[in-house]
Amino acid sequence: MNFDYKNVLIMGYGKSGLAVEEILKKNNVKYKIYDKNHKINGGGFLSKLSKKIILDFDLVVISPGISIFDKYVAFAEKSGIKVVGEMEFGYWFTSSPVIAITGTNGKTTTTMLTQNIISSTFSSSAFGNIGTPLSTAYQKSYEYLVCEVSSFQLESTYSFSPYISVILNIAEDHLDRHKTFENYIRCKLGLIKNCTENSLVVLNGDDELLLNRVENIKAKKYYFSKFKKVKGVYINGDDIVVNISSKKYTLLKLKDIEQLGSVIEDVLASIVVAKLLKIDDQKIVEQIKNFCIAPHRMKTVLEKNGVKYIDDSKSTNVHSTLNALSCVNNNIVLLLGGSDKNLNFDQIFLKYSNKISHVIAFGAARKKIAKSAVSNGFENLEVCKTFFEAVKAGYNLASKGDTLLLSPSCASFDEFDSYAVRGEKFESIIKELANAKN
Ligand code: UMA
Repeated sequence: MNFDYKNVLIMGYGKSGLAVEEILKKNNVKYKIYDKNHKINGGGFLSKLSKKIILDFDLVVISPGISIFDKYVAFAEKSGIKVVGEMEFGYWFTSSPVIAITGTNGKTTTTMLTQNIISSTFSSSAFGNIGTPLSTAYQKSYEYLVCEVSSFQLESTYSFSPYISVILNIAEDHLDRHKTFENYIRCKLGLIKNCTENSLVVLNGDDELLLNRVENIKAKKYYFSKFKKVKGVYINGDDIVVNISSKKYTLLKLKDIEQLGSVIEDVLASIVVAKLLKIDDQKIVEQIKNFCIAPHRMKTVLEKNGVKYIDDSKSTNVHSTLNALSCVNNNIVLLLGGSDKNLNFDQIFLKYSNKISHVIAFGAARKKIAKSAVSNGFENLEVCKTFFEAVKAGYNLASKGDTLLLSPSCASFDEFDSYAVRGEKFESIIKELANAKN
């Protein structure tokens, strides 16, 4: 890689900024760091940014948490300074083929499972939104890089061109950041904007919005589907059928992987990738059967007195909650709330009012959720200010035969550092309440 830049500004000094710094250090490139939470000048840090200071740099590398709408980022771009995201920057320094996975939901699960399957046969590692910036792959050699890619990352990638791109689904998310759904869709489709006739693209054959938007791409397209007999991998009755080359066959049975029911589309997508890489069926099946779903994704944390308590804190958008609701039988007491991403909650009430016995709306988004419930004629509603009050209310409401489901459709940042902390809190509150009643 020919690196022509002489003075680099790293914006954001979390995992991504640190990884960018490592590469620059190793290549003796001059750089400075700016982070809005770091106010001390010196040691390479800028205590503040100004338009004048930005003009000193010929490259700005931004962390995924920083929007392209940020006033300094926008100014740098307007001034002709090259601005790229950490993922684009990291990609400049990689030579291994990338298997990139995006989608509104299921990215982490698909990345984990795909990585497990690929590493049964090839040297590979998982990078990106899953928690390890792509820049940390620098100077490491792998046969494949598996990369979870978020819309935040895609907002600032330009030459990124994966060997295999997977788009799992597209539904409303992060509208607080991207401003419009159309902007968000464009970011997601950015994954395949550089694809050529030799690129392989794996798509959700059941996602009409996605299919309509990819009709004219050059790549070789493969699909996964729960309902249609597609070229790729699909479900037929109880069979998971592989239909990629001339031979069509059943790889495994749904009943053998019942524990993966809530993530079955992610499993299908991973199988398509694995078969495109010609990995042995036996190895694929073994990895799928041994796979454990990521924490805070439809995890039963307690079953007591006929009530099931499920932590699905990872559902931070409506699309993901709809999937959760489709996987649980009737009598659901649903905990919905947190910080709003400018999403519309109506679909929850329109599609699942018959399954949901009560909704408890909480946190910053509680009023918006309540409004959506009322306008859709849903009456069994309780509104709580805090998460703790909501879990307690849910616990008291749920009785024999019910499921108390935390699938909040919102980010956690109004009360917690992450969805993981929220999920842990849910489990501990439930267990405390259950013990107190003993
Ligand atoms: N900062 C600024 N200005 C801003 C915003 C942030 O200076 O306007 C600074 C913060 O003070 C902080 C640093 O930037 O010090 C943090 O940068 P970051 O938020 O990009 O965090 P990283 O640690 O670099 O983590 C990022 C991803 N974070 C986000 O997308 C918000 C991680 O995804 C990812 O795992 C990591 O890179 C490695 O690739 C997390 C995430 O929440 C898990 N992703 C979103 C999601 O999954 O919904 C998209």
